[in-house]
Amino acid sequence: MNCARILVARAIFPPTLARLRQHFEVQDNQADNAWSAHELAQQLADKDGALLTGVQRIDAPLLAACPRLRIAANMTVGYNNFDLQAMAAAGVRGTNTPDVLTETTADFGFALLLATARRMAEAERFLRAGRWQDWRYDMFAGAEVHGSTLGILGMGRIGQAIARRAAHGFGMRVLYHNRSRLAPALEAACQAHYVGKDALLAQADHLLLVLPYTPQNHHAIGAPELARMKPGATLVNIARGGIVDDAALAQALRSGPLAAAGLDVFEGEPAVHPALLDVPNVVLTPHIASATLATRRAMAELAADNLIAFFDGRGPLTPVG
Ligand code: 8YV
Repeated sequence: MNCARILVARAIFPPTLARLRQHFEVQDNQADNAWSAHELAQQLADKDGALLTGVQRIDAPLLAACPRLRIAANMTVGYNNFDLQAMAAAGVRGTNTPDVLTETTADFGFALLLATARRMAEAERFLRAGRWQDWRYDMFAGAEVHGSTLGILGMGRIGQAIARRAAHGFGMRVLYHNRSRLAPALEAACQAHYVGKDALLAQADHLLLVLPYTPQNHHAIGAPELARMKPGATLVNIARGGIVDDAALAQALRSGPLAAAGLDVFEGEPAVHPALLDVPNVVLTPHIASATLATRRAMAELAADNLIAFFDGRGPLTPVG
């Protein structure tokens, strides 16, 4: 038993909590209160470590109020809730949960692409509303997925897993754009071709966003980028809110060029831009791309493993920054 004090900021799987209790003095939040930044700082003031769900901001004001804190372990692969500079200055390590969610998240990205292109949510709403009276030749006719061109913006592990599904399973031509180009062997395994961002926008029948959120990526897809997309294209965002300008997107869904969009993440979530709720041609899901029980368990366990390894003196397993 380590004498470190750990805060688990939201409800998590009881077995993971029980495991943490074998190592640490643990304060849980199984009541699942969503604390404000001020409340989080109060709860963390006497803690050495934290297990977070990726939405709690670790920044300079919080760090100033939490002098004992040495590690923040996210139960997410994304870590835009960390101010890495402030954390480095305060000597606080950050960790995330890569790999364990890659395939599950790629499955969801592909499911959202299919649902979007084939208008599944719109069609279901129509049926549930009792409006299905007869058959029509163009009823909910959507866009082709197999054999079409998929553009992937952001080509990390999840982007690559989506590319493999697209190329091998659906015979798609896969284009990608990323900060850095993949090694030739990886490109060959994904059957993906590197192009500039403008070419990606112009050529993709379906554009899938899988890039991390950074201040530089804020509104990476805004009105000018949307205007450059193919008429009838679809856009799928499983990355982070703020990468897409949601107001501009609603406009592009209303008056073109987009045929449809699938969104799992939103600017300012859990709030959703009201204009998006008003357009029929968008599939909306509440940030669930990694949500299978097995994967969420693996994410919680890896976050716990990071805390255990760190306080054992072995160093964090999956550090960021
Ligand atoms: C999380 C995610 O479930 O891992 C990530 O970065 O976006 C999801 O897997 C989500 O962040 C929960 O807040």
